[in-house]
Amino acid sequence: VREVESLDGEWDFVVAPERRDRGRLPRTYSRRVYVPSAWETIPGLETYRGRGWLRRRFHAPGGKAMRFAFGAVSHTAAVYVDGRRVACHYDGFIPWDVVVPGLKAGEHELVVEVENTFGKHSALHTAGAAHWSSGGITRPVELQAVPEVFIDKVFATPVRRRGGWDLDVRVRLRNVGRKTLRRRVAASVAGKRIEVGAATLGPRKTRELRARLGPLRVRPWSAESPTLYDLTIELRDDDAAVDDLIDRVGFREIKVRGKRLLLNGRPLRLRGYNRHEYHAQYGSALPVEAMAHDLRLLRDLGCNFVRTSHYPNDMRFFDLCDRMGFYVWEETNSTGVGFKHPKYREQITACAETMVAWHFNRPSIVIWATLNECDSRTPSGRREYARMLNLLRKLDGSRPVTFASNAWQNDVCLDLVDIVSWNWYEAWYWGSTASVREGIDRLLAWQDSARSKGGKGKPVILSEFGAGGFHGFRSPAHEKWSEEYQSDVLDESLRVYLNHPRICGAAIWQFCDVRVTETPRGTGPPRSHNNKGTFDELRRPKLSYGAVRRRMHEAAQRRGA
Ligand code: ADA
Repeated sequence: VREVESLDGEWDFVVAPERRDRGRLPRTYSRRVYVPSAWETIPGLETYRGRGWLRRRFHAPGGKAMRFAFGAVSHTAAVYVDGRRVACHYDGFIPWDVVVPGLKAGEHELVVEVENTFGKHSALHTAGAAHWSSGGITRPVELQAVPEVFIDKVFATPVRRRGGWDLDVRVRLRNVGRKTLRRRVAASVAGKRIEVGAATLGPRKTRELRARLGPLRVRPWSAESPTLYDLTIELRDDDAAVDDLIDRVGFREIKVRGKRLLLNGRPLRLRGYNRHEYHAQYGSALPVEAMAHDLRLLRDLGCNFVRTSHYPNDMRFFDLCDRMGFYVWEETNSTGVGFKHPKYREQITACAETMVAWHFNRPSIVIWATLNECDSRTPSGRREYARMLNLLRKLDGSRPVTFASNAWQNDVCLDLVDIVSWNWYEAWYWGSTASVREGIDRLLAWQDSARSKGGKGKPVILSEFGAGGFHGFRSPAHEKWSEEYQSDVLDESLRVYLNHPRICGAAIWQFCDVRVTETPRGTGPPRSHNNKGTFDELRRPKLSYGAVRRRMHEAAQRRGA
């Protein structure tokens, strides 16, 4: 029912140093760029940190509100329609929308002002985050014509019962008009249709309606058998359908039982990678074909698991994971962030709320996480971990929550999580391939003792381990940074971790080499890249591909998956 148009394609573009006018918005633009894209991929702007403006025209049908849905703008944005500021937004890794009512039928101008600088306005995108923070409209943009009351979101939770499935649905309606209106909602999935209920909404009000659909005759979703169903939500004014929302859902249940993770009641073992949304050719704005290619590589490697380090990913990536069958750990945009930054609390809270709200229905996502390698060592850090983990639980009680820790025996937050996750670089920052087994056994023995204060008996994921290796640096002596040494480390790590009775998930750091943030006087890693990828930034495989592939497939066969 809803009219939807893609605003992807060519937009006018200018960056601050190229502007010759002084007004709030540019009068002239210097070039055309493709949206979505990251401006670092434009010759001359490879290292540009500053402001840019993107402009295009759009058509409004009149009589409807216009909803602009941005997949992501990196990382600070202001939106102008016909020269009037209608929204501003922070965080380059989350989707967001702005609804503009009352536009007359005809052509209008849309300008998006974008900024990717660091400082007091930016708590999550920081120089310390290591990965490069792009500039630009980096994910797709959609224009939707919506009625005054429209379906803002639907939250669907599969419920596993003895011998069957139900689906809990929560429908959020939003009134952007000036009148009080009454609307009815119906939902259907897998051949079953129900009336969800009716709601009266005053101007600028939001309301939620809930219902349970079931019993449903459906096949469960798993990575091995990723069956999806269309859930259709329909909004009615008397007998006329005035809006609708169709989403794919999958029926699966993820639970923690003692030391294990259970998917649909059966033990789950996760084998895969940390993956940055990054490619040398596209920066952080990967086209869907490149995402599908990454997943095909992961499939060939025998993986069933991706951690979206260190931020929420593009919605199309989750769609692909849903359909191809991958388990996903998704986390908020927060690696090594400082809790004292003036904007920290507001920005991380918005990130968590948005991530869960927009990605709630993706069956592939089985874990929510937050605060990679932050302060989980001190009482004040612990308060923040507690707040964020409880927030995730409140937003969605159906998925386990965790964070990736590098505090190990000094961690004071293990009682707060459902899964204990370790970033553990034995054989790289310390130790050798000979100490991989002994090193992890020591850490896990501590975790299972009373001394870990709450980590005892909880499922364990090795959320990061790995080694640097330069593509093309081959060394018969297996020196550090050679493809040979990287391959040795991954081979031994996977041999130990994938067979370890106490470990239910392992994610290699990392899928591909990624560009890191510029550092003063070149103090960063060689090539300004994190070089621990099994692929380089162009997806050229390194020697470790063979070892990883063999270990992952062996493990998959042992588990019959
Ligand atoms: C950390 C961090 C990663 C990466 C890694 C490394 O654990 O979470 O983002 O920087 O270290 O390569 O050392």
